[in-house]
Amino acid sequence: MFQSGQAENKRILLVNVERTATRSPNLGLGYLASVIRRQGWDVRLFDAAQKGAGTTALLSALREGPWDIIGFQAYSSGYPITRAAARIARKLNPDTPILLGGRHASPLAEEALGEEEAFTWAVVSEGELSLQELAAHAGAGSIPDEILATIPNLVRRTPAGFMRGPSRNPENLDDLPLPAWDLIGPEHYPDSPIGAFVDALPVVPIITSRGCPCRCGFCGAHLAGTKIRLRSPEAVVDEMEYLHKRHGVREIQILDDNFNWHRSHAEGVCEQILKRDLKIFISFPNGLRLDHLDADLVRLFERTGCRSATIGIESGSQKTLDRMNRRITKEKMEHLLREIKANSSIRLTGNFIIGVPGETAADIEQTIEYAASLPIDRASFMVYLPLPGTDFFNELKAAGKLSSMDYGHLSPNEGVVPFVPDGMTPSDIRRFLFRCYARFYGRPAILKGLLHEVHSPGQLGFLLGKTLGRLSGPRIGGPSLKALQAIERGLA
Ligand code: B12
Repeated sequence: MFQSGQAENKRILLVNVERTATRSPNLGLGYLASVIRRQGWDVRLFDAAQKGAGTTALLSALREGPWDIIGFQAYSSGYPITRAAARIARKLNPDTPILLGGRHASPLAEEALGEEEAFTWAVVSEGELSLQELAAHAGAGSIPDEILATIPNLVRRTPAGFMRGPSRNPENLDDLPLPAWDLIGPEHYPDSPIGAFVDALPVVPIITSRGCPCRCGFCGAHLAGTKIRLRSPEAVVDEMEYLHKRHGVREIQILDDNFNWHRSHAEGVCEQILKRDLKIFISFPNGLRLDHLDADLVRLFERTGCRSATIGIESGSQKTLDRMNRRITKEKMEHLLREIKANSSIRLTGNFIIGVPGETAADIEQTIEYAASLPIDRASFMVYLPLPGTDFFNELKAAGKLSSMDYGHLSPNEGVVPFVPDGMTPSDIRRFLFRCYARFYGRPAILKGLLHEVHSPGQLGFLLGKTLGRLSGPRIGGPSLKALQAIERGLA
């Protein structure tokens, strides 16, 4: 059914259409771009987080066909706008296979294919092997179902219902090419990296491992596999060195789901950086695992150029921690944090979640007081989001508590509380969130510490811009859902 172009000019358009308050290089699309380029394809990227990537740019990219494949990436929060963009893509490119991939498709591929005809196929988990195989078969007319059935992680419609290809992710991550940094380098993005504080700009994210063996109730990291696959420290630091030399990068944000689960991996990366005398900062805005951290490892991070680290603490209620399957006590966390603080000057940010299923007002009160009692310098409090694929989501769904779910609300920027525990209201949760911040930051020592982190007027400007950006949320850059819906109606 789907005709593709000639072998020498096969073309793919990769699209992320969701605007986020933080605008940072898109590693997922970067990896997919480099893998498919290796097959000789031309790649065009539209990432709504990039400078100038608005509605007009999206439309012109979609009109620049014929495309041999169009691939959409979506987080759950971006799923509604991605559907709208896919419908436009379908109208402008009636014969092109359109793929849905990314973190929303991983748990909900069949649901998406069932409700949105614009998507030809969906890809669950990681997409490199799927695209590699699709690229090898695209181009000679429609791909027969016997071939589609062999494509890793591909979900397709068949007369017998939805079928999935074999589950397979890249085993040896060093075999993957580096992400296409020419398409996703820092020069394409405004200065709006992940986390409130960075030590130096430009800053970019990298991933040194994939998968996570833990199964915290609120998190879907296990969807990338429960066995951690590691890149070699040499390959990781080769990438850092390349980014430093070629793109002038001065800080690297390591975004692994569980960077320090294997201590030898974390040590190996640091030792390589030290051995090469690479003058960069490293940071961990996605959170380190506290039960695998100690003063020695933190001191090594510090010697390697780490000035701050984020720790997943999550709650001050032991009941909630147990329900989340965190496998650690409050006392143990406090002890570890004190030991780290006493032995290093790394600034610590604690991540907390409130409004988790089963929580009462008393549990959230405990989180507020616990956060303020810990030796941490900053705290980030998030309202619990029922993310598809997580154990909590599955429990809530089975209990009939998520019947009218709008996936677009699964973002902190929407100002919506998508789930409230029994006995509470969205206003209660908002009030608690305000109190979390007021209690934590309303202390002179914490405020003084924050001021110390501002080294220059430039940094102050950056921080103010970032805060304003956060407050204005998804209104910066990128297409809007309303604009896309209006365009779709116009094309009808
Ligand atoms: C960086 C990051 C961000 C950045 C986004 C930068 C970007 N555009 O890439 C920012 C800070 C904006 C962000 C924000 C949020 N994030 Co975030 N984020 C991450 C993080 C830490 C790393 C992403 C990454 O680079 N991964 C590495 C790459 C290689 O993987 P990938 O992007 O998933 O891509 C692979 C596959 O998904 C697939 N794929 C992806 N796209 C496509 C497209 C096609 C066509 C195909 C075939 C395949 C495919 O193939 C890729 C290569 O293997 C992940 C956790 C993680 N380790 O992945 C969470 C994660 C993606 N975020 C998550 C969440 C929940 C959020 C927030 C809601 C957090 C919050 N509470 O504030 C917001 C939502 C966005 C918003 N509306 O503001 C969840 C998503 C769950 C879900 N169902 O949507 C994750 C998985 C964290 C978690 N463990 O739960 N995030």
